Amino acid sequence: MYRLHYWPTPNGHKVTLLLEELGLPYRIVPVNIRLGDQFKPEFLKIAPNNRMPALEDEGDGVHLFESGAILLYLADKHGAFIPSASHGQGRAEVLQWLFWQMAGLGPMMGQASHFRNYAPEKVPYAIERYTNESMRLLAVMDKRLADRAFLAGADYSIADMACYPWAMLGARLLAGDTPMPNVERWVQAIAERPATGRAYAVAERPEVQNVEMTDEQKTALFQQGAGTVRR
Ligand SMILES: N[C@@H](CCC(=O)N[C@@H](CS)C(=O)NCC(=O)O)C(=O)O
Repeated sequence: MYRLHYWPTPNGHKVTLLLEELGLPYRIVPVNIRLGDQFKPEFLKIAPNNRMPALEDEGDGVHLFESGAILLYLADKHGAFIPSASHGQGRAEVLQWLFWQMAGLGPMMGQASHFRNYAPEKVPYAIERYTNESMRLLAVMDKRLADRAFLAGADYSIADMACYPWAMLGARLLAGDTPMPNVERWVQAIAERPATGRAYAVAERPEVQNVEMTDEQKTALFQQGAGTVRR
């Protein structure tokens, strides 16, 4: 059985998208990041970065954190949504767009969202910088998708699953008047997959509903520093 340490955020959705595509049984272990569950000692044992998602594979006695690593682990283990090492270029296409998401689209959109929605003061420079970079990345995606169905080519892959939860928000919230027809077509195609519907239904479960944060909880979540790391 897989145990997915999860909260319904874009990084959490990536893993439910894959687990649902694979049709694997899994149990959700809620990590309420608004209430500080990510700092609990039992979670830190498997996720020392105090970020979810994290996965436990009870059958094989494996645990790991970082959404990209989890996607790769599951895809390789189940032989799906990434070509094997014997298909050099096909595998490289998936890996490069997976890492592009992990290093670029995710962090930049995360910061854009933070400065636009949560920062205690409006900082126009930060809003503009992260929004512009997110838009640049979405435009790179739009160009990439102009002549292929999915990021790595004709087949849906873990690179698409990594990008989808962020890009669907970006297309909706940031794009404004900038046309992103290829990203929109791709978002629509993924949204229509039955597994996507099941993955996002997990986010509706009562045990993973967001709660209002107190000022103290906001500080604990948004103003972490070296002193936050529990030894
Ligand atoms: N690179 C990490 C990022 C994970 C991440 O940022 N998770 C956020 C929610 S989307 C989190 O757990 N935040 C808790 C905190 O900031 O303490 C991944 O992709 O797994």
